[in-house]
Amino acid sequence: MTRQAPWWLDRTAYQIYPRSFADADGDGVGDIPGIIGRLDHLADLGIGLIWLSPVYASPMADNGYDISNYQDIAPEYGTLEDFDRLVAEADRRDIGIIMDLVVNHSSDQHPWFLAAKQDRASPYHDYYYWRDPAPDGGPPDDRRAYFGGPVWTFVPEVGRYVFTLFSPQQPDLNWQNPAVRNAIYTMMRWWLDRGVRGFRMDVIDLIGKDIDRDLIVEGPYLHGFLQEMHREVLAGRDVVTVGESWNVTRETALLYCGRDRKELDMVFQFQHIVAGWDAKHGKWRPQPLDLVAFKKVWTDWQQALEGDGWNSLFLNNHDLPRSVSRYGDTGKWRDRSAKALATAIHLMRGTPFVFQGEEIGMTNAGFTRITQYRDIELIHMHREIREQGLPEHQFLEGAAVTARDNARTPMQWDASPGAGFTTGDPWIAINPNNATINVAAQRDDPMSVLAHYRHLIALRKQHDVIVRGRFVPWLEDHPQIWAYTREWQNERLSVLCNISSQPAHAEIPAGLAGSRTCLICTAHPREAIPAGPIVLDPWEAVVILGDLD
Ligand code: TEU
Repeated sequence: MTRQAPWWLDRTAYQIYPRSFADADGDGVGDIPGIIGRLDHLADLGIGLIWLSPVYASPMADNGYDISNYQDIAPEYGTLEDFDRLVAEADRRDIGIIMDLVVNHSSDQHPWFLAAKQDRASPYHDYYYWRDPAPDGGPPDDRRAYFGGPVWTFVPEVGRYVFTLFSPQQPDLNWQNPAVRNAIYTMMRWWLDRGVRGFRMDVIDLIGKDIDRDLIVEGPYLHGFLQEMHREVLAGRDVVTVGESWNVTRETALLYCGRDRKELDMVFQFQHIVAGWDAKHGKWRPQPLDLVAFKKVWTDWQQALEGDGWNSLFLNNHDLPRSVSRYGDTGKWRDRSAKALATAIHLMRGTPFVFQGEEIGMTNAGFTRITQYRDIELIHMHREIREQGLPEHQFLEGAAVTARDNARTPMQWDASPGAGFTTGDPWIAINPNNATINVAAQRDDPMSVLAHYRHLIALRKQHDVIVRGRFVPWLEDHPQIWAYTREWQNERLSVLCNISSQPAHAEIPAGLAGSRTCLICTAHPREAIPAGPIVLDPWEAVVILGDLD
């Protein structure tokens, strides 16, 4: 059974983290006029879709993932008029904008919460999850929040505890209350009517929770709510939706994005990310890349969604360290490793998401002191380890590798002191390597990382095999080489990347070999990938389009 391909199927998406993208008014904080001024960069890259991280009114406890008015823009980012202009200007370049929908929780400054905490009898009280104190006056139970500390926050005005899964400034909305759901659906329609083309849904797997039974992730009401949202908001509109879920597995993925589920188009899953975490300490004790295990996660997802559903493809976002720093080589092979990683991800089946700065090979922040960080998660976790008397240096070493602020340093547009990001004092330090890593230096250089991303994005539009081809993994046990083919009609795309800083030897099986057109050769010219022995240079990527025999 085939359906007409959706408009977004062959597009590559780009995530903008507005605070760090472009500052037009010199206050050190990115803004919407800044984004408008840089849209040509995205058009030049070939981007067809923007995921805009939150620009709503917010006290910015979590940089906008704490919303105090869902139908207004944060003053430091601009106005609704600026937003409308952004949508129109993006549309003129055939770029659709998808909004970040953060509705698992609101800000504690949202009028709903301000009313809710004043009066138990207020209709807004039931917009959140409240429980009475335990007999000793303490919290109802000892569950912990994702950003550290108890999940329960005491609110003296009503003498009760409210459920806060992230930080105390982000109380969870009570999705059991139909008034909450209706208010959210109305708000979503309002944005769609304004011209946005879809939503990225923040921690969407948490909305169906049953807190008393401690069923939080992928809770019992999740899919009922997503289907209701689809009926009430999305049905009949030509939009694209991607749900963020740290807990979705290959077994549950199709419940969200299966063809006939009428829920979402895609999910962001994180199994390839957490594969590199420590079982006990999570991301704060990062593990070296185990390529065989890493490739397997990707292969499993490609195969799980082969006949139904659709993958999102990403190594970076605003919560993750920079991929060149995490998986690549930030020394001698920086550019080539950035290209190899991008090649391996972009030529799989699904929608690639490029995070701002990834397209020029931006690296981790290089912070060594706690005062350099801005992120609420990190600051809370730091407080927690100090309270527990754990070694701070170890925490900071882990943070340097995986903290979220690594992704949040300002976009490096040029080599000037403000990196072309701001003329003022940036809200978070600019990575001094903007002197060498920046858009201006790469724009006209055909060998740059930027040119490579432009090329990958163009290839997806030119070759159906990249959009539609069957994914076949090769050399699965090879500890250095990432290899796969894509097969569609009479074509075979052969992808071979050395994910290491050493030469890699392999025996190419006939099914992986390819000849006819070389699409990508990052180390030296190659005409083909012949069957038999091969040696790849460090971080070399080779992509050949050939005939399927
Ligand atoms: O992130 C979801 C989430 O679970 C993250 O907090 C994740 O666990 C963490 O980043 C891993 O280090 C989303 C947003 O993307 C994030 O920016 C928000 O802080 C969070 O939700 C709360 O809205």
